[in-house]
Amino acid sequence: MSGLGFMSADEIRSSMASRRTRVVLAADQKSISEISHSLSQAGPSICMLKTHVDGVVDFEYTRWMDEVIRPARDMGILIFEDRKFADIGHVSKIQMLGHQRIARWADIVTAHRISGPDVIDGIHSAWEEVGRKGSVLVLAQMSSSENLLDARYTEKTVASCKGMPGVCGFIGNGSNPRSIASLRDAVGSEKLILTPGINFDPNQSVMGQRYGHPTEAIRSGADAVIVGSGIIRSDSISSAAAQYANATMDDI
Ligand code: 6AU
Repeated sequence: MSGLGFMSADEIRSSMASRRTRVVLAADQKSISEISHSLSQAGPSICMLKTHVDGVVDFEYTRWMDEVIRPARDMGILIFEDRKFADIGHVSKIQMLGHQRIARWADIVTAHRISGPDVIDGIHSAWEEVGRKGSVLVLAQMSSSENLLDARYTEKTVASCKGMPGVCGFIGNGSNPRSIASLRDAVGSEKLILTPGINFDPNQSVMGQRYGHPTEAIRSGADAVIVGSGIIRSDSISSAAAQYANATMDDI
């Protein structure tokens, strides 16, 4: 549907390869200056910056572009808004173009498959409207305890989305290497798998999050790992990010 085309999994893989790290920073922070600081510290060790823009209490578009998006782009880091769209296609389009103007700056967004495949079209139609192209990661598994994305849901989600040109890949459960390996079997080699639920210390989990080790996740078939607390809650964001980056590249 998109006249501009889509950002492909290969384009994203080659961007990640040029960064020589498979770490996506989950900058789950409340202010623009905190996110900007984390980006400047972790930047050399990450391939993507993942945001939850609706959690930024002082959001202001011009500052967001100047202090977060432009510096990330200058470093060659892709921007990934983890909005988890799940509404009908038309509303997803409105949300992409709404207050935070996600379509103008995000290269990748997340979506649930629950509402039907039109959510993907709605998202791309927003990118098309602002003259940009991007891609969607669909949640096939989750890292949180007792989630309802069971094996049948995962199978149906992957089967219905892996052939879609507007989908670059899937979110998998990084806390469990066997889940990642079975997701990779279902997905095949073309599309990406990114896994949250990653921390060197599994005891750091709070509120039902579960954690696995970054090296295990990559060995089990993840293209990249998503790390939030393990980096942003550490004493040194730059050295923690470097340690996670090493764990995703060493001996693999
Ligand atoms: O490393 P953490 O636990 O501090 O943060 C994990 C990040 C958060 C979540 O919104 C996100 O990963 N996440 C997702 C994503 C990426 O969609 C899915 C999931 O199943 N679990 C999860 O934690 O920003």
